[in-house]
Amino acid sequence: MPLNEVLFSMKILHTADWHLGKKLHKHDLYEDFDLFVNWLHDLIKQKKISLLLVSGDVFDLANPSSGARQQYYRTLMKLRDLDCTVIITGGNHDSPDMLNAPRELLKALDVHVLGGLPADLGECLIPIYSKQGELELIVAALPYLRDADLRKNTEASSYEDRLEQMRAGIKTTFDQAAQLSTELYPKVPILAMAHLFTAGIETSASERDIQIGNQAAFSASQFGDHFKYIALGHIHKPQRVNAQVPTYYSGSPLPLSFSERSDDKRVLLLDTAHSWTPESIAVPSFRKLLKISGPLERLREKLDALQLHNGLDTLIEIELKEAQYDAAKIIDLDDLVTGFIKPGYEIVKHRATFTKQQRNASQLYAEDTQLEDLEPKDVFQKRMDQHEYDPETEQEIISAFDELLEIAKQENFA
Ligand SMILES: [Mn+2]
Repeated sequence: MPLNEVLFSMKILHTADWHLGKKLHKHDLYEDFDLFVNWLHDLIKQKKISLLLVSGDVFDLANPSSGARQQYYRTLMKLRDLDCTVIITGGNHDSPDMLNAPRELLKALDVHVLGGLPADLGECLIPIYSKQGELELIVAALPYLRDADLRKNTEASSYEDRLEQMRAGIKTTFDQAAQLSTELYPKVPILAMAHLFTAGIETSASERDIQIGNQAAFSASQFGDHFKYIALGHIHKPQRVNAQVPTYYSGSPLPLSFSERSDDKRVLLLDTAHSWTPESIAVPSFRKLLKISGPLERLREKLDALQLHNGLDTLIEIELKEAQYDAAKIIDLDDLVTGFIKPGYEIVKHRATFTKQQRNASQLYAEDTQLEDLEPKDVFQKRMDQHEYDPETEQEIISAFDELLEIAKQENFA
């Protein structure tokens, strides 16, 4: 930081991607988020944080359930006694209109919401004052920028042109916000919030709907040096992004898919008196996500070995992995899952994979084979040849097939 710059002292907490209402295979995460909010409340109080930034994807769905909405308002009420300004921007999962609906009401609680890009860019600029009433910081609270925000009055063009226009549109929007802020509030430092996909970062499986694929990735160096800090949302893995100023994804505070089960979850704390580089604070893990895979016997052993624990139920994904296809194993897996009762654990998904892939019918015949040339019995026999049955079982299955074929013929199906 240049020495001639006036230092002010403000503690700012950056988080994003709450995805309220998100479910893991039908299992809701309300309890997890409540525990996070309790922890967040204590952190804000203890560290005397006066500004909380939520950089998009507040909700998981554009039309959230009433449960998710309740949790949102309950959270804002819980943070109310802290004397902490809250700024919330919309992400690609959020509906701008839905987030904006209670905007005026929330403003009365010192909660500022920018659901989508407003017609007047000035509305995105939120002045932050010290307790003594001095203007200290401008937050350029830019939400997720949609195609319509970025490409106004443009003719339909090629895909590549369209991406280029979007990238140029993002840059222009951030440049304009910085310029406007400098005109309205000369010499006041600016911090930007953004919800977008930047080039060259690590992602995880739950980040669906990434802005029209990799090619639209915005290079963060294009943000320039207008801002002191850029608080990013959209990517669930916390990380620093290459740019001219400190630019960070805080990541999501909770794991939102099994692929994030061993990721660190964090919030970022800025102390402007010292630096614009944030301190990364680990969010406690409130729930374990477990993935168990292997042959049936191994699965059984692993489930038996699970120990009692305190805390929220551990969610388990099970994958049966066997070499040879065997329908009986699928039934055994179903039985294992249905019969699994252990306090503190819940199997939320199970599936079977067989590594010796079966060839499907189309792969069994030459390409020019016509359906009329095939006899049902021969097709079935060819299919049977792929299995290793003992002769007795094989004979039983073939007899059963013959019986069915006979019925089908009588009914004119074959
Ligand atoms: Mn997002």
